[in-house]
Amino acid sequence: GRKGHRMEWTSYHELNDIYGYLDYLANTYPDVCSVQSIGNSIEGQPLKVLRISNGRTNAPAIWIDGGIHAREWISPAAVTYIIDYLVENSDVLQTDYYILPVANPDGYRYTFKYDRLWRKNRRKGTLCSGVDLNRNFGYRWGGQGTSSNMCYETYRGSKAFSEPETNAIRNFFENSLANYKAYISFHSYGQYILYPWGYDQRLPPDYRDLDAVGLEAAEYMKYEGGDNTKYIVGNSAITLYPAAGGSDDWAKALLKIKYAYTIELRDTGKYGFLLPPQYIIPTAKEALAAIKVITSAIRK
Ligand code: ING
Ligand code: ZN
Repeated sequence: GRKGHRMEWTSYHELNDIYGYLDYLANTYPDVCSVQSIGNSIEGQPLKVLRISNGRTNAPAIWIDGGIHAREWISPAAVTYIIDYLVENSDVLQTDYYILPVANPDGYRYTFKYDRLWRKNRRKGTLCSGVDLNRNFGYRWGGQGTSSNMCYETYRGSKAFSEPETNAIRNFFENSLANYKAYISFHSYGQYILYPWGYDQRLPPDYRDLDAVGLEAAEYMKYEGGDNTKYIVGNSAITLYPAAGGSDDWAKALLKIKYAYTIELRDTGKYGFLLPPQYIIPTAKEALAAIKVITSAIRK
């Protein structure tokens, strides 16, 4: 394939292009970024995390992931756009970012080759394939909004962190010394900024802080995206539906990262997962606006 190269946001890119872009950044800007594979997917693809930092000591850190669900193509596209901005503006960064643009590389590849609407990873099962990685994290695993049937879209897997993709994320955090203040997972679609809990219609004690920052993000997203797009802010289980085993619940409950959000990018259903490429840039600008607001909120 091609060697390390730049990226563009007028079309959706396959896995090797995204990985080529991460390698390009690490090779071109070695002072501010590095790529690390935190493990392998079930089919053996590396799980590449880009670290962006200008080396200030004791900087707070933010984790960003995309592509937990294979068909949500706008998510990795928006995350690479955020990466581009952060690297371009790395001289003024006061935060370290750890970014996994494609958390489900096998599923992502499968959506390019075989089934555009595939959601889960690609674990082979006896009757059906795939585990929903956003039901496989280890807080209240197996609760509401999850299925024990491997043929369902919300199949939670055989146990918490049974999947190499979620397990790699857990191991990464267990071995990371960074000072995480926010954990953001990008999904689509629906235009929501969601905070815990997802497992039940309850609220964490500090939910007012998450709600306030979420509302501030929504306001700035509306202003920066260019199309006056509205995002609804609220608790996952109440605003959308209950779902246990999600990444944000785990990050908040067990990693104790205060600002844990799932952001559902565009649209509200007209195109759904098949968001046309002309919306990549405006949607990515919204996603970046959210990251800017969260970055400044964690410094207060
Ligand atoms: N939505 C998320 C899902 O995993 C979600 C919504 C996240 C609900 C976290 C509850 C907790 O189903 C999409 N689009 O994947
Ligand atoms: Zn999703």
